[in-house]
Amino acid sequence: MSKKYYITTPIYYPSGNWHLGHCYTTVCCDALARFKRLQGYDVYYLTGTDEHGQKIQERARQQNMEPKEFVNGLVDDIKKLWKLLDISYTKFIRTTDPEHEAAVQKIFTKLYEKGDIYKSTYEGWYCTPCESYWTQTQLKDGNCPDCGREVKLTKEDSYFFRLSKYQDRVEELLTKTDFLEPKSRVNEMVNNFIRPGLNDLSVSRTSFDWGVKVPFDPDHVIYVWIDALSNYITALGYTSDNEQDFETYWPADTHMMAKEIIRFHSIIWPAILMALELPLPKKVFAHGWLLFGGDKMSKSKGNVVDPFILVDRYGLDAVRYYLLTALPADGTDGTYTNEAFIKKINTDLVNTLGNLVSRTVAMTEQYFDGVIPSPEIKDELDQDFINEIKSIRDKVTDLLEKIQFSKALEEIILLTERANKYIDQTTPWVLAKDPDKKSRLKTVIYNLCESIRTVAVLLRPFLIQTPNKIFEQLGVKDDELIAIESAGQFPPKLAGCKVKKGEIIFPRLKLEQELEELSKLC
Ligand code: ME8
Repeated sequence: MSKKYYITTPIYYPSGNWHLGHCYTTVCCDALARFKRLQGYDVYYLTGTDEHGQKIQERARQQNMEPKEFVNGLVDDIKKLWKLLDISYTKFIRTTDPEHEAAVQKIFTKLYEKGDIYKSTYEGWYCTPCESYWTQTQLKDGNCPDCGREVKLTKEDSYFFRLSKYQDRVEELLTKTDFLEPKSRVNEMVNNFIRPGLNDLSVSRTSFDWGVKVPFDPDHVIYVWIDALSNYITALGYTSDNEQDFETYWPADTHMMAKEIIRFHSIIWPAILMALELPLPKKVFAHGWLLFGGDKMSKSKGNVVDPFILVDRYGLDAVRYYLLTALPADGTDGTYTNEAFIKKINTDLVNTLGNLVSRTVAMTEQYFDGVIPSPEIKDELDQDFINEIKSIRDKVTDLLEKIQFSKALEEIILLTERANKYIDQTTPWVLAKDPDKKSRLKTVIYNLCESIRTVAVLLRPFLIQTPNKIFEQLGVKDDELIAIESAGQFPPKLAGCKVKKGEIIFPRLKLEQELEELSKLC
């Protein structure tokens, strides 16, 4: 049996247009899923949509549509987007899937029968967009502490989840284990939510009906977050006739999301699982926000950058590359601008990577009729370069294990910069003029080809088309030469491969012209 790896994105609200923020998490998870598959893991990658709730019901009404009809269109769009970005998910769950709805009802009933859900009355400050109740003290300047919007004093009958019962266990989970990362988020959760005391959570609503009904009290619909969080287990068949996937893949290895929903994933979700007596996920990893003009990119603020336009114009790998390097690894925010996007593509992919590949392939053609030579004599400079190529695989895999995409890609680009410098230092065109230097020239060209092969192998989890384009130009066909373990291993089989000049991997972008075009399109 191979080792398993279960990774999830949040399930997204289909309430407007999909934007680069959703792409960020989904592409990151995709890179991790691909990386784990390349390492031989049996990977289950889950994504999907969170389709119930008042907000979506209202949006649908505004458009004179039934909620299901409204969300269907948006689900089609997001699936197109994931296809365009080549997202390798195993399953796409919708909270309107009948299997999910049935499982959520069973979960709710189970918790009720156990006494962890009970009925009472709720009076508090209600935030409609967040579908959350707050106490007076939790409000920030009189508004919702999560989204900053207006709240209304509301009273209703409600079912409650005994969150308070799990306070100590949740605190221990957050403070004594590596459950929540980056670590900087732990204090925030503990100080803002746990230490002040966890209140029991209102988990049903009677004010709208677009949701999963409480099976034994159908005037109530189940709170959207109980419905949504459960997706991570219902997708695997939890409580269904076939729990095989659940047995195989649960607990999740990584739940990935942005910082605004950490509370739900690191406090409420573990408490629900504790109540269900199920194992807890191994990690909740929260990244920062992709900002646009200083604000979180968001559908409601209308400041979205259309990923369809970017992929159409610059290609799938340029957009994936940008996203995977867009946010710092410490969980803080990053800002998208069209200018930063174009510049990053030009600097890293065109000038550094693309240039290295075309120079090396051209020299191999010119000096060795396109056949990669076997290395012969080497000097100290060559040895230094060889050492760097050899050490990169461990650096990149280690960073990926720590979910540090931007740093992992930074290492890869550093190696390509280093290789370009190696060309300038060894001046192959000078070596080529002297027949006595032929032996050294072979070493130099071989090392360059190996550095490119290693880079292409390590790019496989991140980019889709580029590694193959590089393998093609290097004449690498053998599976052994593209395996992740082979990165930096200097396999003897690389000598003898016949390089072939192909089209430019990333064409240079003219900054001014692109900015003008994008301002018309976005
Ligand atoms: O919160 N920067 O759905 P949602 C980075 N349905 N990531 C961003 C982003 C940005 N500007 N904008 C969105 C929900 N995201 C719930 C989740 S899970 C059981 C239920 C990504 O559509 C990021 O992953 O508002 C964020 O956490 C998620 O989309 C929020 O998606």
